[in-house]
Amino acid sequence: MDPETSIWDADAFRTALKDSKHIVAIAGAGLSAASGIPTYHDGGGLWRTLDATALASPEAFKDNPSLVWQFYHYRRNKALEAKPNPAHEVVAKMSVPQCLKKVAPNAQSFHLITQNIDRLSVDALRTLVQSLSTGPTKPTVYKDSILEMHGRLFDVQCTQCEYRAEDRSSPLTPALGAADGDLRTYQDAGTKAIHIPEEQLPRCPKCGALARPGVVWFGERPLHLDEINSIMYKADMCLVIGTSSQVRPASTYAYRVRRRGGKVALFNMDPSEKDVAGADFVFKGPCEALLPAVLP
Ligand code: BV8
Ligand code: ZN
Repeated sequence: MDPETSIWDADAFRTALKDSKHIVAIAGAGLSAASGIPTYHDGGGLWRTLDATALASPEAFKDNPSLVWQFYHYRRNKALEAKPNPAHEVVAKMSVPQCLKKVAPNAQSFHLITQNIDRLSVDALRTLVQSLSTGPTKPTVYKDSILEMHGRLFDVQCTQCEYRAEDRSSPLTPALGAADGDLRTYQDAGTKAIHIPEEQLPRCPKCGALARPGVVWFGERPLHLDEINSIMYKADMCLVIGTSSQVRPASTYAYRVRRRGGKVALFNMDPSEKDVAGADFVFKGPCEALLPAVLP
């Protein structure tokens, strides 16, 4: 596939979509970039000059829960300020059959498998359903159509018992609020790393043990893998939106669809050659502009 000739394949993509039955979208941080959420590789993916992915591990949390919680406190605040962008809104429509069938009349299922933990796709779908509801009558939504495979930033999970719940309050503890300091941008966020004693970090309301962010760290099992595997056996169209496709197993899904004869459409600001080679349709640019243009 010559990357230059396939940069703008809207008509061919729309024609292929018309024949698609089981559609899946794989999303990454680029989907939320326009909502002000830093991607992992913008500015070198650094937070306090630390590699974001190095902080997203059980080992980092065990070694320094104070630093890791300050990292997630900062990201929670970023996400609390964020609103869904037009790319989230286009993807949300695909979860609603009456909307999806306008572009994919033969569609039987849609799933968004998102690596993002910011919940913006869930918020966008909730807003869409409200806007399409007339009184008590709500539009049909494909069941379990959004799978947040790397967890949820606003979930607080116990390190000991089975407690897990969404908590959008901030700061979660006074000590985390005091750590805010002069947070300005992702790179120079509070360069003064302060130490918060463990007892002043979020605790489980049920058993009192240390709590952790309800996200999947490196080395941990992603969520919904069984559902995702069965989705992969049926999908015949895979949209890959705003992801560097470097993290497994998310990075393997488009290849699995294509290997079975399905089609892949890539929406990325700066697609890698490998991803372009693995796609049937390539849309290079900001997904918040491309998706509304290609799927009005
Ligand atoms: C697992 C939640 C096994 C937390 C995240 C060696 C040692 C240990 C592990 C491994 C190893 N080798 C491989 C592994 C597996 C590992 C892995 O893949 N590591 C990589 C780094 C090599 N994976 C795991 O550990 C996973 N678990 O494998 O468990 C297992 C399996 C089964 C059963 C039992 C056990 C778990 C990985 C989950 C980690 N948690 N997030 C948190 O966020 O804090 S990962 C996190 O980083 C994200 O969720 C995402 O997955 C990844 C970042 O990638 P992207 O989202 O793509 O973001 P990025 O910034 O990289 O790229 C943005 C893209 O958007 C770019 O392409 C850019 O061009 C584009 N873009 C930007 N703006 C726009 C845009 N595009 C369009 N429009 C725009 N406006
Ligand atoms: Zn507990």
